[in-house]
Amino acid sequence: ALSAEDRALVRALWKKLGSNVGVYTTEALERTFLAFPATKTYFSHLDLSPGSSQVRAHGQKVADALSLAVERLDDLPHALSALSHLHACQLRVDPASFQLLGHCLLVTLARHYPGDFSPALQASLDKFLSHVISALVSEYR
Ligand code: ZNH
Repeated sequence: ALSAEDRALVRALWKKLGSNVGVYTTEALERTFLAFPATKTYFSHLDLSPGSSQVRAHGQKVADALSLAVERLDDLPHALSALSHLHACQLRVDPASFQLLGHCLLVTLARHYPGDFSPALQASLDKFLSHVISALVSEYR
């Protein structure tokens, strides 16, 4: 589970991100598509070219789900159960892809907040993302 310190670090970073969570989540998606092109196969119906407004809109949705997760750290599986169902049953996203997006989100945040990105913050964010991912894959069987 996330310790009190993990929670405090994640909440403080999220506060700092403010209205930019969507911007960084979009950058993380663009990095995921470039570094791990197989992830693009799920989005063949969207325009994935750099700067695409469709990628930005999707980035904002993913960002909102992450912000909800930050607000509901005590209740992640419940908070994300509908999304888990969607990814498992309808979208059928390979559970391994979640790790790739999580990795790219860490890289993105490290790039934009180098001064904040202590090893302790990295560890806490990594734990947070692992919890989000396990909640998201909880409906897979
Ligand atoms: Zn996902 C969608 C979240 C990951 C794929 N997503 C989505 C949405 C959300 C999300 C919120 C929207 C929904 C509605 O609309 O209702 N995701 C998310 C998160 C995560 C994710 C939070 C992590 C962290 N996804 C993912 C991955 C993939 C995906 C990894 C692959 C690769 N999604 C997806 C798709 C979709 C989604 C395909 C649909 C899109 C459209 O628009 O169509």
